[in-house]
Amino acid sequence: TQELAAACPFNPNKPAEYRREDGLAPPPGFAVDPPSDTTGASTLSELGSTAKAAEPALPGENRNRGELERVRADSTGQGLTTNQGVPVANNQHSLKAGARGPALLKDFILREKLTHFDHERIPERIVHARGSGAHGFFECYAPLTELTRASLFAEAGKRTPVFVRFSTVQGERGSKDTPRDVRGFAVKFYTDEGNWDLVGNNMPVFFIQDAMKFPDLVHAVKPEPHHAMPQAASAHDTFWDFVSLMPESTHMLMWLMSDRAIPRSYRTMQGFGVHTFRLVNADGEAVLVKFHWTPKLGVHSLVWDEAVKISGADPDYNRRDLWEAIEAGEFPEWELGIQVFSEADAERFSFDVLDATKLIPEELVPVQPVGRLVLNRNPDNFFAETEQVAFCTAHVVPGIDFTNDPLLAGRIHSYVDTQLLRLGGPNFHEIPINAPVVPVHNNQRDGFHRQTINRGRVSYEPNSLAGGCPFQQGMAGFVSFPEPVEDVELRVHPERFAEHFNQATLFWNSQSPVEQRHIIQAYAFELSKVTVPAIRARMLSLLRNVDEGLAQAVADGIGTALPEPAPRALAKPPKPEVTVSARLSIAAFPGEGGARTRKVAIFVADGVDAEAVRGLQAALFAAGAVARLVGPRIGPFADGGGGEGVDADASFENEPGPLFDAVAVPAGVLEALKTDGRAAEFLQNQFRHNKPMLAVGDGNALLEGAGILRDPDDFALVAEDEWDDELPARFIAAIARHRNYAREKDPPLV
Ligand code: HDD
Repeated sequence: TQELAAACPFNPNKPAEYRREDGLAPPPGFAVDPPSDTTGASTLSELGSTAKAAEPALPGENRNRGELERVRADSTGQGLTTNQGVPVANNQHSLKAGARGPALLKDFILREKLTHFDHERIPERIVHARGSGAHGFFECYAPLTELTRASLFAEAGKRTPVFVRFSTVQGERGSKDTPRDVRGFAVKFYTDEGNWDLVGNNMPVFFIQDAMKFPDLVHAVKPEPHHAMPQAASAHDTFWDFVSLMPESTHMLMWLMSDRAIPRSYRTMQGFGVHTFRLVNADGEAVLVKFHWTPKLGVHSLVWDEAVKISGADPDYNRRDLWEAIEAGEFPEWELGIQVFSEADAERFSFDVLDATKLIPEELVPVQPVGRLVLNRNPDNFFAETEQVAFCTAHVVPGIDFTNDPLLAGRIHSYVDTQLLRLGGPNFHEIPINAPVVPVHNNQRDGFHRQTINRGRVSYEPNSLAGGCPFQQGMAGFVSFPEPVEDVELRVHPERFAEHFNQATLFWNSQSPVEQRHIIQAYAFELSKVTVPAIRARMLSLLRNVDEGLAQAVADGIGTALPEPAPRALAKPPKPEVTVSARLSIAAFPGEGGARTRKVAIFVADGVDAEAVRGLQAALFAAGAVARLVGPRIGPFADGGGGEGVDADASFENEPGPLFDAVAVPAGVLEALKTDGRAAEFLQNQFRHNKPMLAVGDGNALLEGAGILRDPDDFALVAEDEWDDELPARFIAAIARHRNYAREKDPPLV
């Protein structure tokens, strides 16, 4: 063996070639000792890891980090080379025949550089093109072995590395972060029995029941094909034309028109697996399950006017927020919860659990927490990681299985298929961000961009020449749940799929008055952008089946008379078990975040009370908030009392009001800012978007000048004549409550 090893120089970048374990050892004569390494590791996963497998991961440590080490490149202190490793002498000029002569074809350095550049782009995702990702880990709270043999749920405290990608759906890769849209919430778990992808959204239901309709849905919502408008928006004819003809979309549309569609941050949105999946234990017993992600910071949203303004001021608003929080060590966290129920329970429900337009009210099946997800590391390279990550619903691990949801069935095909095109071939699993942390052994070979150097002459099974390896693993492998199937082939829906309005009404009934108002406003806005009256009328006729008050309010909002209600597919719809569910309102998820990571503007200008600014800044910092000094320009400003001045980090122009969660106007800035329309506009936006505001001394006059009057009933408007040391605490308490929606008037006051 040693002789063979000496004869075959190995590539230390490919330790996987040398993995040997009991039972997996190649037959005599084919074995090569693993390369010696300083870590003493014998598997790829150990070799790549910064920590030994036996040691528990430290809080915040990402085991996946080490896996990627072999492909990381850091050019610090390195000389420039071509892709062939040839040192480059001159990176400024092409090779020419004479200083003013023609460029020469033999300039392989120029040609390699331009060719690579010409091929830099890959097709963007047809949906969810715009996204942001991060690394982290999932930690299991307690063993779930009774329910599932999935190894990530095997023991308390067990950590599994993850990569998560959040996304919008409609817009293209370079579009904005804050459209009214569904958000993707896709999690890749690198488990020690292979990769599991939970490819979910921030809403628990979907537009359609059958994958057959997905291309139609996407064609309808995407920019219209003749003029490629609108970008990152659903407010256009083709989308509403389609959904107004698809009553099954009604429930999802309620979510899409709600504040869930304009999250304040990826860190403050829920996630859902949407479909009913199956958990299978080591004895082959199965239960049905729905997956829920709940953000520790609570669920918080923008308001529409704010989302529109943010899209101009900072199209990367959510991407930046996620990046900055992780860079600052404020690692976002979600709790994974599961709803577990049996086939017998499912039979009893008034709806079908295979219908992705339905959720299971928590009153029927409670959500039990099973673990937490922590995102603690930003990608090193957006393209290599966030763009090339390939999520596939087909990626499940032993212990997790599918159900017969017809939407899921299409997805199991579609995601793998799209990666073949997007990532250029069948070896996308070898791209480091997609590679499992366990070794891969099978007889699949070749194809575009193959990285693995498979050894030996055997690429088939059964074989005797390789001792039967790699051998099938029987019950130790993935065993599909043996669901009985006995029926005729049909293109139909089951009966319970035909009821489309009960849960739309449930959602409506469960919203707070503010949330209901926002839903009405969103419908009125979107339908006002629809140019064909018949489409608007069809939508109103569907809304009459959800709630008469809702339909009337939307009709009033677009100045239309109510049409007849849409006919229902079922003459006698089933009676829903639950008609109000508190857990469907955002109000049920205030979170534990307080003021942490909230971005607060403190106005500064010449004459400012610099000491108060510093006091407030320190208090906000202590509460975990991010305080920025914002002035008419960046740079230094003089203290009103002649003391040490302050430096503005941002200007009214480069970081306008909608980018902040709260604003403070200290004493002393009135003279400098009273004729500055940008300051007034900043304050008006803060007020209109219901955000906490603090004004001290003549700062109050600046608010008055902007049309904002003191109101003792407004807890988020902290206004005092004199600075006192209690003020920061009151302000911070208001920030922790996110917004004062009671302030909101329709139409807005300012
Ligand atoms: Fe999908 C991407 C979520 C239905 C076909 N989908 C994609 C992503 C998310 C979802 C989060 C982005 C993954 C990433 O960040 O790379 N999709 C959903 C959810 C659905 C759903 C929660 C309903 C429950 N999707 C759905 C259906 C089909 C697809 C019914 C097709 C039959 N989805 C795709 C796709 C995408 C995709 C075309 C585009 C890029 C990709 O897969 O990797 O295959």
